Amino acid sequence: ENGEKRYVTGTNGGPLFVYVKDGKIVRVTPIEFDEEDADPWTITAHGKKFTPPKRTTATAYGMGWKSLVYSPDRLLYPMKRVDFDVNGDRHPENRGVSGYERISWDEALDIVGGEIARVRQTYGPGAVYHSRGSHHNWGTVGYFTSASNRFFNCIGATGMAANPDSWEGFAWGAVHHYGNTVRRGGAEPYSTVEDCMKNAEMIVFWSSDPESTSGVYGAQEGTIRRDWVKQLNIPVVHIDPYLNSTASFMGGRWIAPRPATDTAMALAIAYVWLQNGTYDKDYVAKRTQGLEKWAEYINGETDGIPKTPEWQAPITGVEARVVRALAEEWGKRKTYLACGGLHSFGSACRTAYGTEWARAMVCLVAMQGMGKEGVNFGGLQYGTPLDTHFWFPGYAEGGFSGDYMGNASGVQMYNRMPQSPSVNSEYQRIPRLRIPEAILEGHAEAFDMDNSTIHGQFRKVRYPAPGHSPVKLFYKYGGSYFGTQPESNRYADMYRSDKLECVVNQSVWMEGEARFADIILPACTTFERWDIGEFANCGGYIEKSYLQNNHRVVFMQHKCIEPLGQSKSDFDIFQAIANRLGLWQVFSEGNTEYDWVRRCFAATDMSKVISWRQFLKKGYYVVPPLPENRRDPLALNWFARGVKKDTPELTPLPSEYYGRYGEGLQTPSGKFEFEAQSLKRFDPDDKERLPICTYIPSWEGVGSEPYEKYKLQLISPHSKFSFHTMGDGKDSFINDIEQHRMLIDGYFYWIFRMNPKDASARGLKQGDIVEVYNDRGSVLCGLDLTERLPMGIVHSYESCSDYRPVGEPGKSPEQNGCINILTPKRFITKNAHGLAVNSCLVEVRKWEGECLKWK
Ligand code: MGD
Ligand code: MGD
Ligand code: 4MO
Repeated sequence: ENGEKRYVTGTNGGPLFVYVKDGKIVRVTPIEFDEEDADPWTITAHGKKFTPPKRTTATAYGMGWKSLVYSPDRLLYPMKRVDFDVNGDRHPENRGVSGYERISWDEALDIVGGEIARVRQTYGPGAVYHSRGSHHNWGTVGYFTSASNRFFNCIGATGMAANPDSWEGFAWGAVHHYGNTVRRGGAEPYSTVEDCMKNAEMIVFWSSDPESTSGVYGAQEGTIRRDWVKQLNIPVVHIDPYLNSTASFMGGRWIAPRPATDTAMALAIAYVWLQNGTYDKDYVAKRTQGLEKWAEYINGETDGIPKTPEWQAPITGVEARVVRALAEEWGKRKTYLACGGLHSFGSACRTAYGTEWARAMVCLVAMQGMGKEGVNFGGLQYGTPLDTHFWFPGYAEGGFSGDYMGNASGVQMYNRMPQSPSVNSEYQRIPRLRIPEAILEGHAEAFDMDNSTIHGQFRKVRYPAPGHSPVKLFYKYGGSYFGTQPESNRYADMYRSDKLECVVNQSVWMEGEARFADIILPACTTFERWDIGEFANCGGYIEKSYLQNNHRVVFMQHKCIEPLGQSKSDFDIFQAIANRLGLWQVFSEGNTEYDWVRRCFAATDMSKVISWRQFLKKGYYVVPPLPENRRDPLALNWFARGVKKDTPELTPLPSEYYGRYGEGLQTPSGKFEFEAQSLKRFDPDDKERLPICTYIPSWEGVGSEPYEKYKLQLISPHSKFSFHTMGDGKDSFINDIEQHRMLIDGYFYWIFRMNPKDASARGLKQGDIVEVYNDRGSVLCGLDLTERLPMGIVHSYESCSDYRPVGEPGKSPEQNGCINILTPKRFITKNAHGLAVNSCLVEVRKWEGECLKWK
């Protein structure tokens, strides 16, 4: 029509139709299905039928992509820091302050290729370090798990040992009670939406706001299901210090504990159940072990303190009668627990000892008969009745990485799409939460995370590795760390040190850490290159993550427009550097990005149902759901019934069964272990993580030492309108959403929320520019007053995209909203590698100083 062409692409906020005219994107919309496309499923519950509409949904940060592609902050040319002379003085101390000049691709590739070879030849293995964020432009071939993994395997580099950021408390805590390490401690999701609608009598959302977070990548797919629950009149409870979007959408009862005190409330609930005998005694006897040990602690036999509702009241700030009433209702009704926005996650798992909260969550569900009809995990976000037998890979399955170990490619991808192996021969890794310390102090260590076993997490990563070089060249992919990593002014100090001889940044936009690089390589967006993907399918740690959707939608990611300026796809950038190092064939096996996309299509079940040409033309395919009688068995129901595992997954590994294969949970006993044998074996006296779940006061909460100076408890959950740093800033239209940024004197400030009474006690009013501060630094924000927070608790989303200090980097107030400057770098519990960003005390005052201009 009128010269417009319609293409298809994917984003982490849902798939899109992309309308292009004269080589420019004019509009994006969610996908409306047509007559040919498969009809959706129907769930029958309480005599009513429920069917989702024939379309996809999208979030704000999905719909915002057009403005991100054409952002004035796009990096369009390779750049060099003006005072960086690769053959002379490099002035590392000026990183973050001196400006940039445009250079040619040839010069950029000469410098980067030359520096990689020089530092490796001069210093040996380990001299190049690469690290990245946890997300990417959508796709399978271009994703970092594919192209970037392959490139760094080919050249040899120090890797990053990631902390399990989304899952912290579950990965370091809950797995010890019930396994599920492959999902980093999240439970099975299968058929839970249907079971919840049919059989649940109550839903508890605990640190869970799927209306803001969409599980992850699930767009607005779950919203209609939560609306159905309203129609079914299933009572809901929300436990969250902030009256979040899910609570305001669904209604129900809001209970607001102080941050990081939830474990005390959970223990009081268990106390009431033990007292009243309102738990599933038969299930506990047959399927679990160790409840008597936990009960000794709960009843006060071990420490003289019964964990009553009255005991928890002064800790959580929630009245005893409220907790008692909740425990009584929960004890009576079949209940679904949404602990976090998917079936795990939740900011509460990213607090001091968030391990104990996640442990408490799974222990409570186990007491009520986990896996029995109506008793399971989830908040209608995950576990729709879709066809799980149709195979298409998620990005975590590695694309063409050839990397058998570094992602989930070994499970299916590698065998289906033959690819030559790529192996990183360097053994050195740096734990992500200690990158600045590793560079500045020369050493760092943390516990490692191995998702295939429970006990794998007791090993350590140590930097430097024997016989390896300290890192000399930092190759950073993206620039998000100032916004997303704890105590993030540390990164300014690291970048400005001469310990790093060269800093390369490969990014789409000029923001955050890109401003600290010596050489910047401009990557294009997914709208400007070829890829292929599936809606909300990441695979890997969130096996079958597409079960968050109402439809399985596999899509082509067309190259909708030519790359802007001289930007290139990440694949092409890696290919160009590989060419400089003589690694042309080794990197791509002679294939272009388009070739790999086509090969990926051919390797999957897609090639059985549609031709390549048809797929290219139409752009997407809707996988039909299976008929009702062939839907997946209910998650964990096999365990409740005491039969072999029958859900459609092969995990855990055969060796993780200590008895007979396929029987019981992944724990040593095969039972749900209230007293975790794995923790008992590792260190039975670790007071910060005992074999049973206990309440441990936060080192940074009410009554702690920093509380003398800083009286406000700050929570910084995931931004509703941006996807971490993606979508924020960059003159994206998201900035115009008044709940995202606040326009004051021409500057779009990040929002800091507090109760009006706390504000007036400090002489502050709505719309003030305020300085939020503690000993770690200070951040300027726009003040929003709201009754959605009790007194003493303040709220500001994490993940501002840019870092703009008003003076010296790392030493002056930051104006763009990098709230993580204020959060602690201390690990969630000592024997772990996990962030506790939601345990953070601050104070706030009116800012009277000078401000930067927006641009
Ligand atoms: P992202 O913004 O997703 O955040 O933290 P990060 O993973 O660091 O980072 C992705 C980066 O990759 C961005 O810089 C983006 O521009 C870049 N990028 C995207 N696509 C491309 C591409 O195609 N090419 C190139 N070259 N670059 C690309 C997320 C982390 O934050 C997570 S997952 C959690 S769960 C934590 N949550 C959390 C919290 O709850 N509170 C606080 N205070 N902090 C938190 N931090 C953690
Ligand atoms: P959060 O927003 O961190 O989401 O998904 P979640 O971890 O589930 O936390 C959920 C709720 O916990 C918030 O409403 C917060 O107020 C509350 N909370 C904070 N502290 C406490 C506490 O101590 N106790 C209790 N009871 N509640 C508390 C994260 C998931 O979201 C992840 S891991 C990623 S990587 C994605 N990121 C993301 C994003 O950046 N933006 C958007 N819009 N969606 C996203 N989806 C994904
Ligand atoms: Mo996450």
